[in-house]
Amino acid sequence: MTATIDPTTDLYPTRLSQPGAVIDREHPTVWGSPEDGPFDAAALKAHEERGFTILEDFITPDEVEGYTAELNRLAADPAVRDDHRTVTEKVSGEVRSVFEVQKISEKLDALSRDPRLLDRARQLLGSDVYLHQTRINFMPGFKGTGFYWHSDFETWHAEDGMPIPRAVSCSIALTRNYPFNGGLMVMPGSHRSFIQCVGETPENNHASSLKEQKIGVPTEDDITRMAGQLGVDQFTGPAGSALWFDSNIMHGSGNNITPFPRSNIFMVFNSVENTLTEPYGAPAPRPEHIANRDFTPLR
Ligand code: 6CS
Ligand code: FE
Repeated sequence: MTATIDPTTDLYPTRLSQPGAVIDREHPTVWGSPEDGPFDAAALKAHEERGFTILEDFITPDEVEGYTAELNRLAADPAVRDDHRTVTEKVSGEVRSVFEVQKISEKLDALSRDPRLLDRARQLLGSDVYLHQTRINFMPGFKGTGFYWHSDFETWHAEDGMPIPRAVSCSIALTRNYPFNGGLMVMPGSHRSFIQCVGETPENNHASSLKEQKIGVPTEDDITRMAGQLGVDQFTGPAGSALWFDSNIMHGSGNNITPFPRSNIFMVFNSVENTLTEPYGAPAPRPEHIANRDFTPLR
């Protein structure tokens, strides 16, 4: 495996005009070794096979309280509500996500460099890493809406020009994830296949896709087949749990009609050997608060 990627070669074509195919992923999920960081050999093997890892007690209850206070402070700040990096719910108008939080909150900037995150991200990706995307997500009780099935890498490749799936996401739960309050569902092992999606990317797709993704989603046949072969798992657990998941895993979430809200901190690490180029399947790159182009390694 060479570290150099020729960005002119599109190894994962998508947003096609005609029905596509399933591409076997040729790139590894885990690029590092047990001696490179906190995950032991068994944990790395499981991550390579399933495409995700759940770590309970990733942060302490005191830290959960501190970050929750920070999220509430941000959500209540009129400047944040009006900020172009804030996405609101399509129907209720409530704050749904705030992007590029490391630039808005010193506390979250520090978290992105915390060895608990950084050492794991570097180990999984086998190199220095930088932040591709960060956000805090709020899913209110009763009215929270989910996301249809998708692979993040499909979007990051097509719309952001990420060459290969050498990125990993860390989602830290600040509330308990029950099986019934809109928690993330994943198909274990789905990260090994790249599902080509049909439909050209419209201009300014991100203006709507972050509320409801309609482009870059697999067909119902694809989902039926994958779910039949692989099954569906869910990220459940107490506040303070972390989910590490591969950029190409098939995932989605349902609406939250329970009274129990859900919020999390979401950080995407990309390898410095996989920096963004021109989009592979979109008319123009997305804004940098969604797809960061400052590739300075985190220290
Ligand atoms: O657009 C993004 O970067 C993320 N959001 C959505 C709705 N899909 C792809 C990815 O998870
Ligand atoms: Fe996603």
